[in-house]
Amino acid sequence: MIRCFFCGIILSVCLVSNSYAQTKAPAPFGPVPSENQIRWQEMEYYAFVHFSLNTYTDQSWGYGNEDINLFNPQKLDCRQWVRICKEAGMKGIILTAKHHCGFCLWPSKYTEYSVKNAPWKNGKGDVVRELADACREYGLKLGIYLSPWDRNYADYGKPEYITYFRNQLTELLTNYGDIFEIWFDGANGGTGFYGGANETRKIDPKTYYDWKNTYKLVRKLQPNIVIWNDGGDRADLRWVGTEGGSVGATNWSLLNDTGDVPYKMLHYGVENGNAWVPAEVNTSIRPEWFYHPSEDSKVKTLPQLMETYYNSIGHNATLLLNFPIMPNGLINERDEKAALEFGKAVKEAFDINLAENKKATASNVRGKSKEFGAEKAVDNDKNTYWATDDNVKTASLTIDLGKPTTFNRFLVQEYIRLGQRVKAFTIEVLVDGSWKKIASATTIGYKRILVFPSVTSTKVRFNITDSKACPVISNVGIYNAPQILTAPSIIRNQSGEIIITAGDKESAIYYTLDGSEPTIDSKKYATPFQTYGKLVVRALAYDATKGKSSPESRETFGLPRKDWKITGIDDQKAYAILDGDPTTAWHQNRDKRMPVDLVIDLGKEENISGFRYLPDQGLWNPGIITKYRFYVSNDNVEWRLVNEGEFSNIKNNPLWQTKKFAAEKARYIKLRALKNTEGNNNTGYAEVDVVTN
Ligand code: FUL
Repeated sequence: MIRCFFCGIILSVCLVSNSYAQTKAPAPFGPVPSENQIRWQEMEYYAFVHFSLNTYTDQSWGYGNEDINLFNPQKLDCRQWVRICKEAGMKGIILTAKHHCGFCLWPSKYTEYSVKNAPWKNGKGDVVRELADACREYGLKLGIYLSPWDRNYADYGKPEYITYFRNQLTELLTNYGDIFEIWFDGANGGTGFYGGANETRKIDPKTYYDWKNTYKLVRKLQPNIVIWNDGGDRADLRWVGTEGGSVGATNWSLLNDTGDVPYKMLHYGVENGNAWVPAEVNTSIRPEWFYHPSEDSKVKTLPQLMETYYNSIGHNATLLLNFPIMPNGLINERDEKAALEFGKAVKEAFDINLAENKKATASNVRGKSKEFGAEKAVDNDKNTYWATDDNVKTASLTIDLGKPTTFNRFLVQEYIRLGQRVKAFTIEVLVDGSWKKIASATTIGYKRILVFPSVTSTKVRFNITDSKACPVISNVGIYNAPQILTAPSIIRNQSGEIIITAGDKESAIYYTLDGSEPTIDSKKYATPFQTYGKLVVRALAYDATKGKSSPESRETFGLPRKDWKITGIDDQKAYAILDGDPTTAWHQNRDKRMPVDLVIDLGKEENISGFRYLPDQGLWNPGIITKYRFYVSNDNVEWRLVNEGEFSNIKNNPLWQTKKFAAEKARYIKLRALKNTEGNNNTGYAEVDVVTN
C-alpha cells in the first residue's frame, strides 16, 4: 500500500496524488549527461596554452631530442596568462604539461627530460605548480594536456611505457589540486627519437594504452574530472573533427559507444547515439598551436573570433581557445588584445536579455501545471523549464516583449539533464498582424544561438517543429547585439572593381576616392564599383543604430591590371596572383627547380620604379621567397636586371614587401625566386604588383 506524500491518504483515493501524478516531471529521454559533464558544459569557454621546447625551435611537433637547455623563459609569469584568461571571460586553462616531444613542464620523478634539468630557475622551476597557484588565486579551473605519444621515451611502444605514462598521470592528478579536464591527444606520426633509436614505432591507439584501466586511474584520482580523447576509447568529451573553430549547426551531444567514429559523426554527433559525448571546439587564436613569430600578423580578428563563438558555443559546444606562449614565457600582447576585445564583444552582445521575465505563453503546458509553464523559460533560472505533455512533439512558445523591440540574436537551451530532444525549430515575429518566419534551425542541446539581421517586433514565436520526445526548454533569450565595428577590408580585383567588406554584415560603409577622410557624409557603398587609374580608397564601417564608426582603412592602388597577362604559365589559377585578394594564392609547379620565374606582361609600356610581393598567407608550406632577382624587358626576350636582394625577416613577418629602383620603361616584368624559407623549390605568391612613381 502506497500513501500520498502530501496527505497520507492511500493513493488510489487521494485527489492530490492524481494531479501530482499527472504533472510529474518528464522522464529522461535517451542518454543524459553526468554531473561532471554538466559542470564542464556550463563553463562554456576556457583556454588552452601551448608551451614546450617547440616554443624555442619554431616547430609544431618536437622530435624528442631537442636540447633541454633551450628551456629558459626569462619572464615566465603564469599570473599573466590567468589574468588575461579571466579578463577575457574564460573559466579555466588547459596546459600542455607534456607535448609529443616528451619534455615535461613539471619535475617528474620518472624522467630526466623535464624542467628539473633545464636552466630555467636552475632546475627548481615547475610550470604546472605556478599555473595551479595562479588559477587558484584568480578562481579559474586547471586542466592538463598529457600527450600519450612520447617521442623521447626509450620504451615508447612497449608495455613499460604504460607504467611510465600512468606514473606521470598520477603525479599530475595528485600534486596540483583539482583538475577539471584531462586531454589525451591522439596525434601520432610514428617516427621519433625514442632514447636514441630514431625509428618509426607503430602502436594501436585502441589497445596500447589500455584506456579502460587508465580511465579508472584518472577517475579514482580526480572524481570530478572530464576526459577528452580523440585517439582511443570513447571518453567524456569528443573532438569535432577539425581545429578550424566550428562544430555542425546540427549537433547532437550523442555518439555510439562502439565502433569507429568518422569525421561526420564527430562534427554533428549521432542523432540516435547511445552515449552522451558532448562536443568541445578546440582552435588557436593564431593559425598554429605553438608560438611562431611569423604568425604575429595572423592573430584572429574580432569578426573571426565572433564567428568562432557562434559556431562553437552557439552550436551546443564549448570553446577551447589556444594561446601560444612566447619564448620569454608570456602571452603576446596582440593575442591579449584580441582575446580581451573578443570577451568584451561577447559580453556586450549578451548583456541584456530582452525576453527575461516578459509575458510568455505556450501552445501546451505539461499537465497545465505552473511548475512547467511557459514563464519558466524566461525566468533566468537554469533549474526550471517549460515542458509539454508527453505525447506532444510540436509546440510553440510566444513571448510578448511589451513594445516594439529590435533584436538580432535568439538563444535557446534545453534542460539537458533530461536528454537532448529537439530536432527542428523556427522563429517567427509578428509584423503588421501576421507571423513572419525569420530563422529556422535543427538541434538545440545545452545552448543554441541563432544570428539573423536586425528585426523589430513586439511578439516573438519559438516553434518546435520536430522533437524526439516532449520538449523541455530551460531558457530562451532574445538579444540585440551591437555591430562589430572593425576597419573594413578594401580590395581591387583584376578588372578594377573595388570591393569593400565590413566586419559586420549589418554595418553601413562610407568611402572616399579623393584621399579625403571618410565620414558618414561620404559616399555610401552599395556594391562593387569600377575604377581605372591609380587611386587611394579610404573607408569606414558605421552602425546607424548606435551612431558609431569603425576605425578607417586605407588602400592605395597602382596601375590598372585588367590587361595584365601571366605569360608562359598554362594555368588559369595563376591569376590568383593578380586578383587583389590576399587570401588567395598560387604556387609554381613544385617540380620546377630554383631559380623559378614569374613573368607578367603589363599589356603596354609603363614607367616602373619598383615592385611589391605578398607571399601566400596560408598556414602550410607557403613557399615564401626570400632571395630574388627582378628583371624588366620591352620584348620578353632581352631582360635587364634592375633589382636583387632578399626579403629580410619575411618568414617572421610575411606581409607586403616593396622594393624600389630607378625608374625603367618596360612592358614585361620577371620576378625570379632564388631561395625560399623552406629550403626547397616551393614558390608561392598571394599577390604581385608594380610601383610606378
Ligand atoms: C593536435 C596536436 O598534434 C597539436 O600539436 C596540438 O597540440 C593540438 C591541440 O592537437 O593533435
